[in-house]
Amino acid sequence: MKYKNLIIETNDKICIVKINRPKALNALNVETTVEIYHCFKELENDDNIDVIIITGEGKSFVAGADISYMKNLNAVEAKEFGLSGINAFNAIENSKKIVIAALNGFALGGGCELAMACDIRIASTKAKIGQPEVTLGITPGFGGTQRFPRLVGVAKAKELIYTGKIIDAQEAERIGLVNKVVEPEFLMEEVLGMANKILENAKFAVRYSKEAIDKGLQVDKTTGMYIESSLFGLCFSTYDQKEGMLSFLEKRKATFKSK
Ligand code: CO8
Repeated sequence: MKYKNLIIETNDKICIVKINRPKALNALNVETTVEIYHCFKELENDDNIDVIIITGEGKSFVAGADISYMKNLNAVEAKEFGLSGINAFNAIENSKKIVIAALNGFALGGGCELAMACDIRIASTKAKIGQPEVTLGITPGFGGTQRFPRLVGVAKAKELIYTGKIIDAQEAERIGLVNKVVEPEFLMEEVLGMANKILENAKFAVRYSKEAIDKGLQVDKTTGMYIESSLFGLCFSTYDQKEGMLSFLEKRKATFKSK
């Protein structure tokens, strides 16, 4: 499928999805949220891709939902727009592929929410992150009130959402919002390095780990443990479990076959 506001690059198991509206600092209008949804649905069925990287074209990751597009929406349209973003970001969060956000610049409002839907966030020292919605007279609307407290804790999420304060990459790392901060020129190298490190491992073990973490976070701990043990058990139906354990005992590097 061809996309107007996304640039897609694929390279041996890795797909880079670039939000491409640099004149508006990659702000998300409904066209873009719908494209993100379709893109992730398409990638979900692409067996050649195991890791997806999301980043932004130019100096911004995503500077939020598009304020010019939003300002005159009526309540029904605003709800629909909100849902289009929620659907897109749920498609990312629920993807069986591992998704890494490369925060190359502003990740504000909907941009921060997009980053939080990803599995891992790596930021350049130029990234500026926050949920400034209350300064515009609205609440976060693409999942921020739900993902932010789950990621950094209720107290910090409330502070940052109530004040609308924008933080730098170092502070984001300190509160656990981003995994790592690197100089801008090393951002993609770092992200690709992490992607390749993940790809070295047994594909289904990584996938089931994601499933166990994410599904487990939505239920009580006992049910989460059941989910984990079921997925742990499922690993034993794979070639890679046998190869992984045999290679350890034979003191050699495993050759995984992603099956
Ligand atoms: N929407 C639309 N256009 C934008 C946005 C945006 N979010 N951000 C930047 N732009 C545009 C600017 O209007 C400007 O356009 P133009 O050149 O035509 O004037 C261009 O991008 C460049 O921006 P600036 O000149 O402002 O660049 P600066 O480097 O001076 O400033 C900032 C960069 C600090 C990022 C500044 O642009 C800014 O504050 N942007 C808005 C950030 C923001 O408030 N984001 C949150 C938006 S609300 C949101 O995300 C809600 C999500 C849930 C929606 C649910 C729907 C129901």
